[in-house]
Amino acid sequence: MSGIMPYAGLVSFLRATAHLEDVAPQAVVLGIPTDFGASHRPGTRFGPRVIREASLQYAYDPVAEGLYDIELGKTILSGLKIEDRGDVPVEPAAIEANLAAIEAAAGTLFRQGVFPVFLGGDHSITYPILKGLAHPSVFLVHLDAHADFDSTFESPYTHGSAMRRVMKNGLVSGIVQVGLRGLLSDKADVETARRHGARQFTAFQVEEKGIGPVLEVIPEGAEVYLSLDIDVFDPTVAPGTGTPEPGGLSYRQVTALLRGIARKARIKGLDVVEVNPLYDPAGITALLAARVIIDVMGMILG
Ligand SMILES: [Mn+2]
Repeated sequence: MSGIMPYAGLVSFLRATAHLEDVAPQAVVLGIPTDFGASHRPGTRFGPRVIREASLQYAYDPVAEGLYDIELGKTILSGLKIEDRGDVPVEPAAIEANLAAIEAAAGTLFRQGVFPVFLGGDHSITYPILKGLAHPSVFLVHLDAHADFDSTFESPYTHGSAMRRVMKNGLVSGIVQVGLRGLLSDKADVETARRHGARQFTAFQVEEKGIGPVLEVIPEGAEVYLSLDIDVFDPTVAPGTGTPEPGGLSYRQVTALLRGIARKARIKGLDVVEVNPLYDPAGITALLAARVIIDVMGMILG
């Protein structure tokens, strides 16, 4: 360990720079600081900033020097070129303009062929991200306490109905939802999800049967997009979120699942949404989000 202390210097994800000189990056981090879709407790507009700050725990040295993972027995991210391009310029109450800006920014990243990591923001961002991807053969892996097929609200833009919009508009070829639980996914909405072909695994099912049945429904070699609502985790490890639900998954369960997906499929992009620092006094939710992102980058890019 040497270099810059985690508490010092400028804040960006793993201290990645905004633009690399003459070098195409393999991964780009882009913040989307929204909470216009929040149905309950807002504050996810501060998510990208705290995830970046938490990532500095792992950024004593330049990211390209890599991080040794003692559990894997190998160094990840070695030689990797990551850019942190800051945030999509969203603003309060300009929902249509925000959605268009998110779609355009996501589209640019996908066309550039980099591995994009989107820092939410509330879950409503996944719909414009997938519109920007414009690749309907992609398979969606949705990790969340909630099915997000809500039909309660008049607005079509809430975070609780993101997956309904994704499926209704044919933005993906299929969806598996993992970690579902709680009392906020209505029976009718869950059934609508299933009519759209959603394969659903509750948190208890994952606890009892492991990740094997989830991996079975992901097509071998498929192109996959990952959308991870931080509330898929148990609130004891991820309290900082707007709609926590008891009985969530552990870091180990989610990491094992992500490793299995990375082995079986080709992950095209990732969003981590719903980190809300207003309910995260010890910063452990932001740290968990940063760690999962680093882990996935290591799985995909080595
Ligand atoms: Mn959720």
